[in-house]
Amino acid sequence: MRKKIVAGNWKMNKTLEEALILTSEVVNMVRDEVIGDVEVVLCTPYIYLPVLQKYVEEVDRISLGAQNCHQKASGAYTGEISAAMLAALGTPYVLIGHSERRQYFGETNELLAEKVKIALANGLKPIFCCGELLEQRQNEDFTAIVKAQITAALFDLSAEDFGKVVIAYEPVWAIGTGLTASSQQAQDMHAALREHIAGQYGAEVADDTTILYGGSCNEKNAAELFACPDVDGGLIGGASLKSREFTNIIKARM
Ligand code: 3PY
Repeated sequence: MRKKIVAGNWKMNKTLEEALILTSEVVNMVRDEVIGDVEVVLCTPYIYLPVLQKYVEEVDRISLGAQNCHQKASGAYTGEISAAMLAALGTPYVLIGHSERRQYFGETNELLAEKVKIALANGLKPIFCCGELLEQRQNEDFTAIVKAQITAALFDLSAEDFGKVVIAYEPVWAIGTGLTASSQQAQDMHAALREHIAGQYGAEVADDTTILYGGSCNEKNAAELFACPDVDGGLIGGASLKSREFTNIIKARM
């Protein structure tokens, strides 16, 4: 049975004080309200991870994630954070290949393959992001483009390692734009990706792979998106910065 996950991607937002308030509000709501078997992940800026750890430990269903890690084990890479450092903090998840990393930091599928491998080697669970640009959706075989991202970054993993990866489909045209894929568009892509995974690893692995939808998912559209049979949860941007709205999205996944 694949996991249902709702992950918040805070991006470069919140001061420490605001981060503490947001986290304690989410922890309290998740503890006091019924969220079923949904796993909640807060992907916060690196510097808050050690501080927030003790807050999330209060509730079983919440854990932390980083938003990136470096592809090398250690060394002279000023300003970077390694997978081993995250693992040593006890951070279970790491986002890899968010479209903003691809767009602003030039991250390629080849580089992301290295990041996924080092994350796994350190016992982290990668949330691998993929998705097409607006021009690609309008003019190209966009499904093939997203499948190719997965092939290039993930398909030389063993089936066992692949089984530890969560996929997040985030159409780039829906990120931070207020545009959301319709539930049919999301379902079509998720089903195509699951079929693609089945072609490489078999139906059982594909069926067990958690595939999240991301891209302007909010409390108004979450229930409809999560009702799609191949949408297992969400990677939530702006709406994860508001505790009430984020918790409502978690509840929509139940
Ligand atoms: C968004 O919803 O804007 C995201 O980028 C989530 O990662």
